[in-house]
Amino acid sequence: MGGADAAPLNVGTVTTEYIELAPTGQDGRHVYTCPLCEAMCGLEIQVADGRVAGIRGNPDDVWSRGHLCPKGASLGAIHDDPDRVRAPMIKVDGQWQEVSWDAAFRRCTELLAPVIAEHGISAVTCYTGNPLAHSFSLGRYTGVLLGMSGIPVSYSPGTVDQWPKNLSSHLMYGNWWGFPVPDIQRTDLLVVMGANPAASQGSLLAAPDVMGILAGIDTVIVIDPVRTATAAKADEWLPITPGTDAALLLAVVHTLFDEDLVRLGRLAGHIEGVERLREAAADWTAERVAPVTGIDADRIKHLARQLAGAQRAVVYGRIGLCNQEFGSLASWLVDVVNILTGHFDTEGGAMFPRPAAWTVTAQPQPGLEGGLPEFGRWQTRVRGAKEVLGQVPVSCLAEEIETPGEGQIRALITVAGNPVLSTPQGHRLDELLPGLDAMIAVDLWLNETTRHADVILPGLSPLEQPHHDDLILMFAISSIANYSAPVFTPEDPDRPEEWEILVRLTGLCAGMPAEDVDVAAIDDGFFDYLCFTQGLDGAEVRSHYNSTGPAGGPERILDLTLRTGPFGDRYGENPDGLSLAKLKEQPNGIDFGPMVAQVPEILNTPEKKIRLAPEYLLDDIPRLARRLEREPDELVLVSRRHLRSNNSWLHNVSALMKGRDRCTLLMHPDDAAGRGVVGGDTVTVQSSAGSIEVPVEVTDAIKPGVVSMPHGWGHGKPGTRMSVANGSPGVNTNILSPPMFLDEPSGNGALNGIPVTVAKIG
Ligand SMILES: Nc1nc2c(c(=O)[nH]1)N[C@H]1C(S)=C(S)[C@@H](COP(=O)(O)OP(=O)(O)OC[C@H]3O[C@@H](n4cnc5c(=O)[nH]c(N)nc54)[C@H](O)[C@@H]3O)O[C@H]1N2
Ligand SMILES: Nc1nc2c(c(=O)[nH]1)N[C@H]1C(S)=C(S)[C@@H](COP(=O)(O)OP(=O)(O)OC[C@H]3O[C@@H](n4cnc5c(=O)[nH]c(N)nc54)[C@H](O)[C@@H]3O)O[C@H]1N2
Ligand code: SF4
Ligand SMILES: [Mo]
Repeated sequence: MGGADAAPLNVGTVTTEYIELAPTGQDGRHVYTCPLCEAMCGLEIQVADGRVAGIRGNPDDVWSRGHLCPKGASLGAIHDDPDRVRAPMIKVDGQWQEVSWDAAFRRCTELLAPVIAEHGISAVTCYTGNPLAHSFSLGRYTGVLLGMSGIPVSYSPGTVDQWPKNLSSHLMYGNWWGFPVPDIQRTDLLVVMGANPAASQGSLLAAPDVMGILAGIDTVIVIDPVRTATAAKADEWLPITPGTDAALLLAVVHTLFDEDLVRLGRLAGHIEGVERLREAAADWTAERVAPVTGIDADRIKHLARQLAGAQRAVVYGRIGLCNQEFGSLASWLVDVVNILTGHFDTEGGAMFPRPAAWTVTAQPQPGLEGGLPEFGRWQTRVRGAKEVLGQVPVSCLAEEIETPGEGQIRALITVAGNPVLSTPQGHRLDELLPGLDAMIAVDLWLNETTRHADVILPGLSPLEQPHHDDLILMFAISSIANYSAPVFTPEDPDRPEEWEILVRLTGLCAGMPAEDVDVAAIDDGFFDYLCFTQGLDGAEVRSHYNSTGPAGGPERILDLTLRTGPFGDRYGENPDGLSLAKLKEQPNGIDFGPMVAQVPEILNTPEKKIRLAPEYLLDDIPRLARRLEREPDELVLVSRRHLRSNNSWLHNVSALMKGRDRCTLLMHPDDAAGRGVVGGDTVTVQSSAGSIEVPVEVTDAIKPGVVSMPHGWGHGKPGTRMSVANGSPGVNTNILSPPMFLDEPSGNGALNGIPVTVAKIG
């Protein structure tokens, strides 16, 4: 059988020592990969008397070698959380009732079928949230829901996250989920822009103990409006005006051309658009952008020279560069600078990872054949937002629910998402969700969003399900594979796993009663489609599992994606290769080594070249030029993360909530003094979208003119079951996020650089 591109086979590095592990559901030592963030730490979990007695980093894990953070250590508390929803619930006359699974699915049918019968499937939408990127079950089967339900428009936090990067990768490489990742374990100079791995532990950059790796790099420069914990440990902090990174990077590009520092190296024959780029950057001198960025012209030019002069160097940009007004330009230019300086697809530069298992997103999006990409194939009904890579801004959801007429949204399915807190206009959703005809939530907590549902269908606790990371392996600095068996067996052995819930909801949308859906038939159909994308005959591949199992579900897909992946056994063609069965024999994981050069094989542009200067992005440069002329704002707001939070949903773990209030506004002493504010004062923060009241933390670790807030707060709403979180609710910063403040090419929300005013209360 064929399969993915052949790469040199490698048995991988495995630990050979004897490990005594307890079987699922029994007391003793378990190993399990933490599903909470991209660091994918291997944990060692001691179970005694059927409960988690202790969690520490697993020193034998081939990837993380014992690293962990306080969140991973809290998985036992998450499992034991009395507030966690353990049985399906339906709302009857405003009161929640626990019911059987059959009754819950019947209720879904009762609610959703009439909406579809009367208004069609376009009256139904879904919002699929962040945890599914890590979930074995959800990640793969959200593809079923989105692809097979017939729901025409769906929403996700993708458009308040990495959509600009999806866009630049689509336009440059024809590979919308193929992100170049900084090879931090082999570089000498790292420039971090708009990321704070000390808190996030790495994003679109999966690395074990990322701060440990950074500590070993000769020179780290952090470009951020905030002197974050990452910046504090770096060699240099360059405070930048939010939203001006694209201007800075264009000036770096200008300098590289101007000073004849461009070195394409091995890639020269694989790149087109160099001259077009030179023209585009011609009038973007460092002197021109210095005033608006707040970084000296000499420093900008020196940065270009440092990058060009270093043997191994890389620029890394993340959410601060995406969730901003010029997210697409900034995301694109990060790659451009790496390419022009010869630090691309080479050790220590930006490289494409090589995941051991391919993902549902691995299929390229069509639409690069002609000159301009095919975006705007449809527009939203209310504001006329154009579709980009199949999505529209998540901030459109509220108006699509609110505005009557043909195509109005009347039913919502949320899967692992909390848009009431996480998205711009979330507080409008909070007001509008009760008016829906039907709302179904696949979630583990009764929180700010799910309290509005009619039915809650809970998944298993993380420790009750097997784990294999999904999307995250596509961002990993080494090709690792690991599979974790569940630590516990679910209390109710008949509980469906989340993938099965999603298959039933898919069937329901497609016209079948949820309770009667032939789960295996839909699962087989999806499996056959995945086989088809690899040029394989699904029925033939499926027959292979008849005797060996797994008979279906995510494990069968995982086996397929491992076996047809770069290290796979291709169903016997390569007998020494990888399969799920072999992976299960290695509970500490298998390491297939660091990233390798993959250009041009990895490119999917029609001409198999890197498009360095896509016209669609060049067309946005005049908007950036207008930004240079704009009057400076009095104050602008940016977002931040904290090591012990995870977006909105880990605030119910008391061990993670210890210490002082984290939901504060960071403000520079000069800005505070000018407003008569001192630390601890409560202030009103006002934007064009709304206002909030929040305590101030005065600190010189922020650029004057910038204030910073964390997101994911604003708990304490009636009808939620989040007893710990509700005790320290904080406020929802997304009340301040204007729904129309966007990165125009991608439609991604600009959650950073929001103009605000701050006034002391009283
Ligand atoms: N502990 C923890 N870990 C997490 C999460 C969490 O909530 N908590 N969330 C996870 C998720 S969903 C994601 S997407 C990742 C994100 O991971 P990161 O990208 O590392 O996110 P942040 O830690 O928010 O860091 C973003 C930085 O961008 C800066 N910034 C804001 N605006 C600008 C700008 O215009 N220019 C520049 N140069 N910088 C700017 C901010 O000041 C901030 O320091 O983290 C993931 N990991
Ligand atoms: N102002 C501002 N807003 C932001 C950001 C920012 O930087 N600034 N960052 C944005 C980013 S990058 C992201 S990714 C989004 C996150 O946006 P969301 O994905 O909407 O928010 P989360 O808080 O991650 O919500 C996760 C939900 O999943 C549930 N959950 C947890 N584990 C599981 C599970 O195993 N199964 C199921 N079914 N449910 C589970 C939780 O109870 C919660 O309801 O927030 C965005 N919002
Ligand atoms: S850094 Fe923390 S949250 Fe992230 S994978 Fe490791 S233990 Fe889990
Ligand atoms: Mo995210």
